[in-house]
Amino acid sequence: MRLEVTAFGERFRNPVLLAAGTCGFGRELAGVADLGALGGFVTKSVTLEPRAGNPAPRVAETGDAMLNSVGLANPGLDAVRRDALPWIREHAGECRVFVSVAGHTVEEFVRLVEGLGAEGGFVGFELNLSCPNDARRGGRIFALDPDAVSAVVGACRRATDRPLLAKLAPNDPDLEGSVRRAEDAGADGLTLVNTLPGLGLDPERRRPLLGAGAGGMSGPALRPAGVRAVAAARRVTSLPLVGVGGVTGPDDAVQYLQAGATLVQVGTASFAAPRAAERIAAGLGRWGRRHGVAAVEDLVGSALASPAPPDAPAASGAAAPRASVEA
Ligand code: RRO
Repeated sequence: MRLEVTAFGERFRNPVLLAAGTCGFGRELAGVADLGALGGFVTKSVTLEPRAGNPAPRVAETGDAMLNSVGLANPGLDAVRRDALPWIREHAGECRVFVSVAGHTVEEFVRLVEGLGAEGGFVGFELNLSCPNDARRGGRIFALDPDAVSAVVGACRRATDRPLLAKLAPNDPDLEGSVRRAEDAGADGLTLVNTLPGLGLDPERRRPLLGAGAGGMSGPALRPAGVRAVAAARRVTSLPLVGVGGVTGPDDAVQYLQAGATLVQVGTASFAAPRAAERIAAGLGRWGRRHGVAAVEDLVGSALASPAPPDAPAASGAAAPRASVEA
């Protein structure tokens, strides 16, 4: 199966990217993973000022899920410009990079996009509108306020010609509305989804597992929410979609593609196995060969195209009968 994908005017070697917050700025993974085997990666979210992040522990495992409250820890705009981007320019090669930016106000988003605008080495921005752990905003998530989605995306659109991905939340009661608002304001694509707000308690200590209390839930348990979000978005936009949430193996990536994503991101799985994304990209090729699919792009949206006849076998690829998805 041909794994190459074209999106946002760029050629991606394969559709598998590392998700924001799971690979730092690339350099952190360079010794333990082969960035050249990936379609790309998204940097840690960058804020205007350096941020130390939330109290430890910042991550906890809860069975099928992981909780995190990293608290946007990052070196800040100046250090990213000075230290991280030169490394990316020199080493990322064909691995396509998006810089994730996280402002606390519309103004801050614009200053971040403008502050990075003159830099080379990356394709575009992922606007993090859905961080569940931003104490400075007191839990008010941009993505859950349609006017804020329009305002941030619109202001960033006026500040850059580069591709803009809007990263939305899984617990959005009107995801389709948010997708439309982001598209109308000038987004080039949507990243679906961020983590889901969650709380784990240690019953012996009668305390939260995370130092900050609640956090964002990710891992395999998040996958159905992510796939649903992609399928729902696919119905209301033709913009490229980037699926993320619980991708741990090639079959999971296929689900996102069949639901309508053009690219997928691997997050939590790479904490346990830094080469997980490479393994998933290679496995995707084998999946395609097994199912007689010529190109990964043929899979995109293939589970949404038309209702399956009642006795049809399960949809598996472009060549197979297609099942409908009621998202
Ligand atoms: O840093 C974090 O705590 C964090 C971020 Br910015 C985000 O977007 N999603 C998440 O689960 N954690």
